[in-house]
Amino acid sequence: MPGLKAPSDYSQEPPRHPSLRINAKEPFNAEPTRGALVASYITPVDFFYKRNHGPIPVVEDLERYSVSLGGLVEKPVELSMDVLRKLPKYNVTATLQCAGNRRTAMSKTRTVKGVGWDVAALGNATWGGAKLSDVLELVGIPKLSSISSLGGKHVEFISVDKCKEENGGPYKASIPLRQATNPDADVLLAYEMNGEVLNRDHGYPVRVIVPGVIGARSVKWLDRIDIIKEECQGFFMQKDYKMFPPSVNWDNIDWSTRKPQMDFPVQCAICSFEDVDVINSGKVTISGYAVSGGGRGIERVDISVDGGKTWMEAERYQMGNVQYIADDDFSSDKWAWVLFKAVVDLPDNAEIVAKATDSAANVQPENVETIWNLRGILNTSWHRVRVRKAASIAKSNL
Ligand SMILES: Nc1nc2c(c(=O)[nH]1)N[C@H]1C(S)=C(S)[C@@H](COP(=O)(O)O)O[C@H]1N2
Ligand SMILES: [Mo]
Repeated sequence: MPGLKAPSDYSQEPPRHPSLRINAKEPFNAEPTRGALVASYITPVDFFYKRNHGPIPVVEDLERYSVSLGGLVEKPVELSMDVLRKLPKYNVTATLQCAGNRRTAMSKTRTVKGVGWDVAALGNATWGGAKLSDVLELVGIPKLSSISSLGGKHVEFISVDKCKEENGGPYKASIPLRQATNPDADVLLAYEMNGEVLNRDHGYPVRVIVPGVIGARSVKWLDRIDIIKEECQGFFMQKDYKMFPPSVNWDNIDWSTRKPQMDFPVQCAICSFEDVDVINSGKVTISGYAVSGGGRGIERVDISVDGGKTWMEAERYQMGNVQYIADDDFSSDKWAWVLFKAVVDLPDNAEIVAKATDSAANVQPENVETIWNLRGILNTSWHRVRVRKAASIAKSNL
């Protein structure tokens, strides 16, 4: 692992913004407040959620850093920063979302295992880097390959961080070769985030970005890429991040019965209020985000203020001050969230609900109970917040 080292303790962690909500300290897991999350279309690096499984790696010498590309290839290569920077650079705006986003709400039904997250374990950034489909051509794998000449069908990404789930070994994951070699899938080896050099928390010097897929497959601090026959056998592919039905518990689980989760389903959340908020007047602005996986855009967001009896359609908005203009070469927002808002007159003791529909007309489930799973992943149930008008509280105090 030239140039990249993983500490075995937490004495070399980077500085972090003090307003983040910390869900676990070591490894560091934190999300922004709801309000900060939807304050801009592009999430500033400081407010982008941080999800780690070990201490943050340290780059000792960027000159010596390279990603080894090998496995089932005729001639392995070392990808130095120079090699990566010489390939065409793409800027892709993509929302990265942890599969555990909104886990805390799922655990209220029945206990689940995992870091507790509110609704902000996601962010929308412009990632800059080389396309994996171009990189793989360097070892003779053409675009749109399902199988390589040596029988490779998957592309494995390996880091250097020490994860206890891997018994002190590195974090790893894989994606199908077909997706990796598809230029339209926009899989990147990213070295920039929002126009700046990637920071340490988010994978400096190089990370993978797999748009439209749960965050767990976007491996940070990339050390190796291997072309392999079968999908990666690592913990986070085989014993985690799989979606089980509500009937499966820790006594009867058989991990081999399910595939690793890849695409993210349609999701949305209200961010203008905390769960039980007290507000002053009847007219309020409800705002939040909506996003789907697999490159499916958001078609519509519906809002209710009476717990889901009646609905109105929210408007989309894009913050006027998008700071980062994509380069001329490429830009697309099919991987990105939309921010929505609705101005409404709230009844007393309103229950505000939001649900989104994606471009394939997929909808969110009404209740969390029906999608409960022991790992607490993919909570995409209708998002509800209760609010009380300050006036109604005053009245009830008389
Ligand atoms: N090397 C490495 N890559 C990783 C992880 C990790 O712990 N180690 N966590 C994964 C998970 S579960 C998520 S959700 C995203 C989080 O990326 P972020 O911290 O940049 O938001 O990184 C993924 N890549
Ligand atoms: Mo995650």
